[in-house]
Amino acid sequence: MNRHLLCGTAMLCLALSPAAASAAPLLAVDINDRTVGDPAATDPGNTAPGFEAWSIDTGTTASATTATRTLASGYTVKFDVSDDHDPNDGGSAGDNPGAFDDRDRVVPTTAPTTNQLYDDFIFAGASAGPGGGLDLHVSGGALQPNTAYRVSIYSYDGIDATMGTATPVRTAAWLDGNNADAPVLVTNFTVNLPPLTDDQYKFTGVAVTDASGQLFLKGRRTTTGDLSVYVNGIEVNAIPEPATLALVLVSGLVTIGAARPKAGQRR
Ligand SMILES: [Ca+2]
Ligand SMILES: [Ca+2]
Ligand SMILES: [Ca+2]
Ligand SMILES: [Ca+2]
Repeated sequence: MNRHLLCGTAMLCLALSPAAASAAPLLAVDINDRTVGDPAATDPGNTAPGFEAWSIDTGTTASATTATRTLASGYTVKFDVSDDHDPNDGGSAGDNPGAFDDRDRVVPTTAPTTNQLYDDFIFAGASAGPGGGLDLHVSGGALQPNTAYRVSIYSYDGIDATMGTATPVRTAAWLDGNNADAPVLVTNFTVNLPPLTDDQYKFTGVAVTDASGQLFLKGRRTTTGDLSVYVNGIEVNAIPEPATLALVLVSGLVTIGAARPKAGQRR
């Protein structure tokens, strides 16, 4: 093979290889229970390898309406409950004040390395209403203003004490609050159907930062009659700039083009 063709092919392969496409996430957060842990909330055993720990920042185990932590990586992750104020949100008092809470389960034990990501989480309570959920803000770190990022939400609940072996499906829609509530991703898991791969209940879409460099995602219940907004973990990844990728591709193609024999040229 022509030396230039080899060079061009190598550049193309580099640009398109899985290794090049799977750069380390800008942000990888494991959402833990505040007080229950494996074996304790302060034990890093609750946090999956490669993730930073986040948990509700209140001093009690009561359900919360807002929680914020700034991580060592420089990112600030904030959750707020979103209450739809539906008068039939499950309580005898009518529109109960919305809140979210955390749990740590004994399962799953089936994911290769992310069991501790999947076994603890935060979730929007029934008090948030049938159309309520969680608002997520991420800021700081390497986030740039008015820029698109790949955002992933891990969402799974292994079992509820009152649930036995039932296997309901729980779904939630995540919308981009910075982009007219454009759909970003849908979480969809089956209770008691444990993940067999690390990414089985990882759901990914694209969201944009606002002028201050902040992501704003809205997670909303889409399962009738059941809780369904759960967050076990978050990832934010940069999207390779089209200009950069195009430059690499064009560079490779030009080199390949140069390797073509000219008309009349013998090979
Ligand atoms: Ca745990
Ligand atoms: Ca409510
Ligand atoms: Ca556990
Ligand atoms: Ca965890």
